[in-house]
Amino acid sequence: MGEQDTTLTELDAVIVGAGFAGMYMLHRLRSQGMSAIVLEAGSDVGGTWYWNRYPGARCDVPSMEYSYSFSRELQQDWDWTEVMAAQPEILAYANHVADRFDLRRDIQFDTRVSAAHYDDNAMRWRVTTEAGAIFDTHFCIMATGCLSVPNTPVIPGADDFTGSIYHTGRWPHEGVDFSGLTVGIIGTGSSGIQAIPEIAAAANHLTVFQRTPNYTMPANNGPLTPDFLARAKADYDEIRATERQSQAGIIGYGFGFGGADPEMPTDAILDTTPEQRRQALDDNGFAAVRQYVDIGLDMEANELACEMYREQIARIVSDTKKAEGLMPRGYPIGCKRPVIDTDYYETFNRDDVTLVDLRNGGIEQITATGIKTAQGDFEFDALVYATGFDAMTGALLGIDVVGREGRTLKNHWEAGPRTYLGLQIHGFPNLFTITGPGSPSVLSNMIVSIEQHVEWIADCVADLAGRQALAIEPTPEAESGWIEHVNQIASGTMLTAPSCNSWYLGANIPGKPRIFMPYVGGVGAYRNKCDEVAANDYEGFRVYSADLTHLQE
Ligand code: NA7
Repeated sequence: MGEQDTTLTELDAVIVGAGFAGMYMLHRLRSQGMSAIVLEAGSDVGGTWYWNRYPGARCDVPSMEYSYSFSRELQQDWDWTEVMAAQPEILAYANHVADRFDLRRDIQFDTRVSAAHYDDNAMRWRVTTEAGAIFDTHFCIMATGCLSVPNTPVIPGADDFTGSIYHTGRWPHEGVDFSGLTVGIIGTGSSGIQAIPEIAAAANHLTVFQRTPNYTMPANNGPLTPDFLARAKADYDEIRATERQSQAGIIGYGFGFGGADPEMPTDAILDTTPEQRRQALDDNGFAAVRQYVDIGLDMEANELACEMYREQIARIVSDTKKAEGLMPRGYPIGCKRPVIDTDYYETFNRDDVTLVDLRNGGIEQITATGIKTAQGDFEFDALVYATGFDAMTGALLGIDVVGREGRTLKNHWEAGPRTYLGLQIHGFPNLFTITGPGSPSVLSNMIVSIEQHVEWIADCVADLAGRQALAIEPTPEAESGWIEHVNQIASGTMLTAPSCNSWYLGANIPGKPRIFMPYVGGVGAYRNKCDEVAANDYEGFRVYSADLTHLQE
């Protein structure tokens, strides 16, 4: 335990988290003349890109688009080097932004927030850190990230392992030298699929423990040419405007190294013959699986695409048993977060990579020297957990959040997260969540969604000040209506298919309520809704004046 810090600081806003959301929020509020501080558990900026330093960590959104748009000068000055940037480059960008806008002077690092309690009388939040410092603030803004609390499954014997243990979401800053070592990795989500080819290349031997094979597509990454960069920069205003009104905040500008934007499919897979589908695989490989219009709409169509997908694995992976082991079955394409990779399946053609398909017998326990499964024992020197995160709600529920009249966030969210627009929660006035559950967040280009939320929140608090109002919170009706809408538009999609188990649904964490958390309605429609709500005098919210009697049910 460090020394207790009992200082009390009064501010207009406390922002929790110094990732891309917290950094921009700070910049915005400061430029509105507000006093604000960012409290950050890590020792520097970057959020997810600060923690996830595992080999192969990379963004799956084109770098020209996965970047801030709020400063024209910034976007003109920064030169990305690859179509999709690797973690070190994104972290360098975050650091550049912190320096450029002099953000660090209002960020307190190595500071984990443990509690945020609303004081009904003062109508202010008291935010407490693990070290005991207290921040007394008008607004509390959670920029805590959607994938920031690593999930380490509880496996019997986990503490017995005598070799080194790593989690992709908490990778050592100095890196890990796997040369000469045998390694075991659990998990084949995005992180595992990115790390496996790199670890396999570095280590003596890699054993992959796979519970559910994923559908992953070749990333087709590559360097950005100076010509492409110049063209994209010239088009930036249009790129950003289109992103903001798009479905996912990504337009795939010049995807394919400066070529045309991808064409939307028009053919139905249900109208094709097996011969045509084989030909499509001959011509386009995995990309052929995406070229049909009906696979997201119809289970039968989706299953045909899954068959094509499996056939393509068999074409790449020469060992029939390994190929069979890598084939996803029993759940549709489009249910889990899409994964893209570099040489993932090719890696399994290496003799020094073993696949343990846990569908043939699961993990029984971790031992001093490896993992015991129902299909045999496997030994290695180092163990990597690529087992994901307690997504979307983990970080918020990890803080003891207590709102009006003593209500706890834990109780309020017992059956799953409830928010209005993913921005605010009934009973928790002046608490905002950036890319909270109920907003497009993880279904979108996070930076586009972050900017939209930051700007909405910044305008909202400026409006409140303008009308001498003290607080804002959603009505219970607006919150219920929104959650119903979030669920209703997700139902019937592949994302909520009964056979689908994803972290979008909370299905990766034992005991977590199964509810579809992000908003599937699209970034553009969602932005328009948020703007409309604000323009309609904050429809669905209660805005409180200084008259405290209004702050009740
Ligand atoms: P994910 O996508 O949640 O993947 C976690 C993986 O770990 C997944 O393959 C899980 O299998 C596996 N897992 C989790 N618990 C276990 C146990 N107990 N035994 C075996 N395997 C297990 O996390 P990522 O970090 O890869 O990616 C998260 C997001 O970060 C990603 O979508 C991008 O947006 C960036 P399961 O599928 O649950 O059977």
